Formats: sequence, structure tokens, C-alpha cells
Amino acid sequence: MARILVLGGDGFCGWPTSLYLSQRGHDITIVDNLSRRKIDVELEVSSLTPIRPISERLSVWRNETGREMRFENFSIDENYHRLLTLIKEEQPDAIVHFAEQRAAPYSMKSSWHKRYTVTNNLNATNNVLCAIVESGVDAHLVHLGTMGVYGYGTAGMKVPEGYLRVKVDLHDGAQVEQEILYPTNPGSVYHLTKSQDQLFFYFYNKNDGVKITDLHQGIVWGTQTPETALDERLINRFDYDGDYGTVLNRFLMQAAIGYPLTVHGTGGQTRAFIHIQDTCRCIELAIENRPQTGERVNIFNQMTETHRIRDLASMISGMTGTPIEYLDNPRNEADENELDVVNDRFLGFGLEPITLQEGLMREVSEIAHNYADRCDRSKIPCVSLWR
Ligand code: NAD
Ligand code: USQ
Repeated sequence: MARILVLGGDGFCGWPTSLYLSQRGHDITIVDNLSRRKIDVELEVSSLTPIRPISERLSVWRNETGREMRFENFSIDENYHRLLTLIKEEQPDAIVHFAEQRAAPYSMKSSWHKRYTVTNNLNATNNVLCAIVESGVDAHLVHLGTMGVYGYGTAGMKVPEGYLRVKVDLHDGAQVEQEILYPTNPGSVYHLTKSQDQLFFYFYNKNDGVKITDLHQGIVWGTQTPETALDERLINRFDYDGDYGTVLNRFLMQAAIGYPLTVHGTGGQTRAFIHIQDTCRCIELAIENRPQTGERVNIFNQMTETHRIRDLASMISGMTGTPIEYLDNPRNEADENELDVVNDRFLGFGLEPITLQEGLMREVSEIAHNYADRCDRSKIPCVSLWR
């Protein structure tokens, strides 16, 4: 059993991961400032699923399973001393860090949103690292990064797991070989913050020996896990709006309510995907495979398959009869790209990937169908323009 702090444990990935780890006997403390719930108020939208207040979530979990999870409500980007005290008191073995503003469109809405995303995400990450060092606790930091730090194209090879082997010509004609952090190519201010997080990790690992695993995750799809499905009051959040809804869940939800599938541009963009249940499993595997003392930052590509957006739309349209609408792309991104990604490290640890299966897609569609009356159709269009 490990003692684990889950930063951002009230969110879409953090809540099911907290339950998954608690169910397996780990001792969980969630830290969350509930900023995601407040952003719903700002955007005048809510999760399609009726998520319950955090105190009710925790008491239902306790009643269902007899397992206790603690909760601390504070901002890790601002309340440094609370974080430091918590780490000193809890002496966690691992800290899982989900607590960042994660929507690319939200990060591009205005100067305010750009500045909020940078301030929140960079100070959150720096504070966690400083607090680990100052506390003297040998906690393993597991951070949720993104595939988007790589950009979505390469010189033709597969996207490696974080590091690129390069050969450099010396002035005497000799060559040296080195491994460097893969050059970043962020496509939004949100992705820029994740690129900068990598440098924080590089530095604190090199300077202070902090044990860090950075998970470059693809787009998460699905809603429920066996744990969130135990009781309706444990249900996971489901974002469908133009800022926070991600593409595959949006298409499945659109099909469930008969809304034409919103493909941006030609739909030639290829992206990496992972099911929410595999997110939980990968985090467990990352915690179990703690870096050795002196080891560099561990980087894993946390994705299980890649798909082209228009192929996903055609597949869902074929399954449901929902028409596809090709829209002017509100984002500044390549119309078409190939994406081939190495994910050997998680496979080597025993991950058995869940791939796009009709049964699981039906689960998402059923959730969308059940809660269709909570959908505000005016919130579906993506209105954050990137140019
Ligand atoms: P989310 O917005 O649902 O959850 C993030 C949680 O962190 C929220 O509950 C929020 O209130 C909290 N939070 C944010 N800033 C905080 C702060 N300063 N202090 C305390 N709490 C704070 O997002 P998610 O979809 O669960 O994503 C979690 C992480 O995984 C993010 O870092 C994101 O970049 C990464 N990720 C998500 C996806 C995806 O498809 N959802 C894909 C790849 C990577
Ligand atoms: N797209 C559409 N139609 C839509 C919504 C999106 O065609 O209705 C397109 C977008 O233009 C983009 C692609 O689908 O080309 C993916 O968009 P998305 O909103 O599903 O995903 P993205 O903005 O990349 O962000 C999400 C998460 C983020 C995470 C990232 C992983 O919100 O936290 O880091 O996925 S990755 O994409 O691998 O970088």
C-alpha cells in the first residue's frame, strides 16, 4: 500500500484515478481547488453527467467501499505553505499531478485566459517541485503531460518516448551521439505550459535528484470506470462544450442527440487516444515503477492508438446514421498530419490496451443519451478562435 497525494483529484481523469487507487488499497488524499467546477460557471455550461459535490462523492465512496479518502481544498499554484505542510505531514510515496488548466481552446480564448493558464500551470508545477525538495520527502512525482508537446508531426520516424538520439558534428570531423529532450512544438498556450513543465522536471531532477515520471498522454475518451459506475453519485464528469469537450466524446455525444458531427477543417488531423480506464491503469503502473535514485526523468507515451478525425467521424456516422458537418477550423493547426507513436514502455510493464470498441463507445453514447436533457446545444460549437 502506498500513500498517494492526488493533485486535481476532482477532475475528469483525477476522480476515477483516485477511486481506482483507493479500491486497490492505497491511502489517498485529494487536493483540488475546484477551479474546474468554477470554470463551468464562467462558461455557463455543466458536465453532461450530474456530478455531485466533492463531500458527497467522498461519503458515498466511504459507504460503498468502507474506504476513506481525505480532501484538501486549496490552490497549489498559490498556497505553497499548505502544500509543503501537507507533504511533510503525509510523507507521500507518490504525488500524482493532474492539477492544471487542461483545455487548449480555453487557453486561447483571450489574453486573460492565456495568462491564467500560464500562471496556474507553471506555478502549480514549480510549487510541487519546490515543496518536494524543501520537505526532504522522497516522493515520486507522476505528472500528466500531453502528446501535444511533440507537435503532431515528425521528420518521418515514430515519436519516441521523450528523448531523441542525435548525432552532433564536432569541429575536428568527429561525431558525438547524445540523447536530448525531444524538441517541443506546442500548438496552444495550454500545450506551451506542458512544454515548459518538461524543463522544470529536467532541472529539479538534475539539481535535486527529484524522482519524476512525465506521462505524455493522448486524448482521453470514455466516461465511466468500474469504480465510478458503482453508484450514480460517483459518476465521472463528461465535458461536451466547445472549450472542454474532447473530440471523440463530443462525436459520441453528438450522435446520441442527433447533432451533426463537428469536424474541423478536412478532419485530416491525426491524434493519439487512450480510454479513461487505461489512464487509471497507466498511473498505477507508473507509481509501481518508481525511478531509481539518480535516474533521469522517466517519460512515457500514455496512448494506445492513433486515429484521423474524419475517420472517427465516418465510423460513428456509419454506426449511428448521424450526418457529418465539415466546419471552418477555429484552431491554427495543420489540416493533415501523420502520427506514429512509440508506446513500448507501458506495454512492457503489462498494459493491455483497450482500443476503440463498439461496446465501450456504446457506454459513452448511453451516458450521453441518458443525460441528453441536460445538454445545452448552444454550447456545442467551438467559439474560441485561435487566429
Ligand atoms: P480537469 O480539468 O477535469 O481536472 C483538473 C483538476 O485540477 C480539476 O478538478 C481542477 O479543479 C484542478 N486544478 C486545476 N488547477 C488547480 C490548482 N492550481 N490547484 C488545485 N487544483 C487545481 O482535467 P482532466 O481532463 O482531468 O486532465 C487532468 C490532467 O491530465 C491535466 O493536466 C491534463 O493536461 C492531462 N491530460 C488530459 C487529457 C484529456 O483528454 N482529458 C489528455 C491528456 C492529458
Ligand atoms: N476537433 C474536431 N471537432 C471537434 C473538436 C475537436 O475536429 O468538435 C479536432 C481539433 O481541431 C483537433 C482534434 O480534434 O484537431 C483534437 O481536439 P481535442 O479538443 O479533442 O483535443 P486537444 O485540444 O488536443 O486536447 C485534449 C485535452 C488536453 C490533452 C490533449 C492530448 O483537452 O488536455 O493534453 O487532448 S493531445 O491531443 O494528444 O495533445
